[in-house]
Amino acid sequence: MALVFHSPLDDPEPWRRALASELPDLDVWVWPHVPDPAAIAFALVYRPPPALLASLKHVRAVVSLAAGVDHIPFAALPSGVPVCRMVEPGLAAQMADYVLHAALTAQRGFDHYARCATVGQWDWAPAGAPSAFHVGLLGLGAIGRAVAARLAAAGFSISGWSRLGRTIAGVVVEGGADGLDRLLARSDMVVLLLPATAETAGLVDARFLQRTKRGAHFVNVGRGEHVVDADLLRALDDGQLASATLDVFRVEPLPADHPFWRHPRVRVTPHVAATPVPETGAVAVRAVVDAVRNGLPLPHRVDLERGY
Ligand code: NDP
Ligand code: OXD
Repeated sequence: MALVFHSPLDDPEPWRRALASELPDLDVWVWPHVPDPAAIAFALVYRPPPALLASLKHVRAVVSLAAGVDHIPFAALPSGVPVCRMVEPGLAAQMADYVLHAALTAQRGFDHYARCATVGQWDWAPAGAPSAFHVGLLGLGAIGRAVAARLAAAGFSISGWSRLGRTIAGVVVEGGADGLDRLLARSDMVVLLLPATAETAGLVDARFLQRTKRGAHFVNVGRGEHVVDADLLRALDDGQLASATLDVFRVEPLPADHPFWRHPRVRVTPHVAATPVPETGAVAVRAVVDAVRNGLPLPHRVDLERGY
């Protein structure tokens, strides 16, 4: 029985070592070096190519080598094959760090001081308490909840928005269109932690941005498809938004001529907010393999209709 690994980005060696340690009875093959496609029972993949998908005739579960699953063409999988999201603490901790950094930068005005420094301006303007700074998290899944916990520990006030509006301790949780309006109206910083689905595509458009608090900061660590780029640039230019911290884009790598690169109030990072960590990620893969072997419900199984 074997697991096939594929990623155009990740070094396979740390994954091979971590998987061998967690699942010593499973062969780990790095695509395209697959001695016997019929023996593939599990796949751990990021952006799997068509030939790999075509070889998964006997696969029992596919695990995404990313928290998002929009890189997997579900229709190319044999019917009924379960897909599981990567949910592991190493990745969630990185995202919590990234968003905390963005929140502190905005709340303490560190970007402002960096701009002042370029012209030698001493602009003494201390920030208030973080509790007076309201962060709105769109998406309260595995990652959104980890981010909420880290921001709460740092003293920020937090609201969240999710499809079902499930309660979370210490977070004002909103649901529906009215709930989104309420969250946007009170948030000094809005953070997108949503999956790419038919429902979330283009969510951040001119109408959404008009409903944000004037001068709010915007962070997108979800997916580029959530944002209408031209509307975001307009909101930055007319002062509706104070800044945008963007880690994900409609086209990645972000094309060299995209205006985000040069905008003075846009911070671009190359989709590095959080990546799965082999040691902890392999534990998550083992949980899926164990569940399959024991006939138990699979952890973090994707609803293929819903898209996450
Ligand atoms: P989860 O599936 O655990 O959570 C998704 C959250 O989004 C849930 O709270 C869900 O609501 C909510 N949601 C989904 N659709 C809607 C909708 N239409 N309206 C309102 N809320 C909605 O995902 P994760 O937390 O693990 O990851 C979230 C996303 O973060 C990933 O899909 C990926 O796109 C992105 N990501 C980006 C990374 C980066 O490096 N930039 C790294 C990792 C992830 P409910 O709880 O009600 O189901
Ligand atoms: C993602 C990830 O979904 O890197 O972006 O996990």
